[in-house]
Amino acid sequence: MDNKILVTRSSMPSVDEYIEEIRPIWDSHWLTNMGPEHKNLQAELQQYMGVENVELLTNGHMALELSLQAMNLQGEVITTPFTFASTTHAIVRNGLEPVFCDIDPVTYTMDVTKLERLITDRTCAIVPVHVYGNVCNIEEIERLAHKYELKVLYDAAHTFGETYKGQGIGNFGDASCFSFHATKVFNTIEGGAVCYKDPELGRKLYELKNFGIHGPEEVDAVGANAKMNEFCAAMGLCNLRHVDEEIAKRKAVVERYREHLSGVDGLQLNVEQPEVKSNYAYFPVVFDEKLFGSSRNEVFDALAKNGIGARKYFYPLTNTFACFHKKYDVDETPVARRIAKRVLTLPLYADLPLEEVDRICKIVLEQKL
Ligand code: T4K
Repeated sequence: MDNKILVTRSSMPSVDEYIEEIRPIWDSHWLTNMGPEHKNLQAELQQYMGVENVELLTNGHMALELSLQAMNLQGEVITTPFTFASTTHAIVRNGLEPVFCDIDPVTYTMDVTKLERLITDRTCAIVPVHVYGNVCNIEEIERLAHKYELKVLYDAAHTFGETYKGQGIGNFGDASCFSFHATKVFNTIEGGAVCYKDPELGRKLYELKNFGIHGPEEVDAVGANAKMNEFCAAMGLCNLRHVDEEIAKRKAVVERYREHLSGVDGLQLNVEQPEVKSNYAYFPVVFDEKLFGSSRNEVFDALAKNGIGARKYFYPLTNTFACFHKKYDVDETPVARRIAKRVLTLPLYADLPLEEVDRICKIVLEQKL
């Protein structure tokens, strides 16, 4: 690999630590299907995340897709388009209809002032996204869900390790889905999890991730194969030992970015939410071309010329994807459209040297006219 700086870089334990963790697998020959590493990781995550129930899966997408299936829903699901493809795809792949709510211009999460008017007698659930680790307006979402008897499934892919008002973020709604992909604050190479309240939902999820098999001679659901294997679970066990340290290092990177970029005309930095213990997952910056003098795309190009791979998370909006054949009207989510055109997520990972943050900021600020 050359010395490019990319938007993120996977956290990894030392190779020796990983080898020690996987050594027993050679003795047992047990590679997957809920083995000892899987069980240990599940127990440790329950504690770390401060939740009662965790189900491990192959990735965050299957966590979303199978949670929706386990909820046995029909009709419309209210969600936001300012997210990764996975959120919307999980809804559509379940035969459900996404209804797009606009986002808040500051937190980029679901704008709850626009939520109630989207609820119809066909609405069955709300799938809000804690985007970039910014926590949604949980109280208002739950108030409306209760009023209209709707399920709430949080896409919590970005919020590993966060707390809201002192509680693990996986405790809200009916369930919350996490991604443990290589690019996340905590990774199991590929992986994901669902935190849930109702044991019956957990039982269904457990079966759905294993083809819907209920017993040796009984298959009572059309499930998938979404079991986390032992090597991924082992990676998780190693990474979990270091995750607090990794988050502290991320915080230092974010603080350095803030030192350079706070208060600059035309730049909107991510908010710090007072009741949230952040995991410093992403560093999004929204560029106002009129005030800053250069557009998001011009800054993106200037960084790229210097070997710095910032990313346009999340552009394009999911409600504009070609696969939906213009089915959704992007005019209905004008704030999301405005932010998606202007946002750039700058490189952020635990081992990003602070001098590189200085260099990145210098290039960004050189674009200010
Ligand atoms: N919901 C939300 C809101 C999500 O953001 C995501 C995933 C999901 C659901 C679904 O969860 P998973 O099923 O993925 O568990 C990446 C990730 O693949 C994806 O997990 C993530 N969101 C999304 C925001 O970012 P890409 O297409 O941008 O990945 P890629 O391959 O361009 O990688 C980005 C950078 O990460 C690279 O430039 C370098 C670094 N990297 C990448 C890989 C693959 C590493 O350092 N190591 C690696 O192994 O989607």
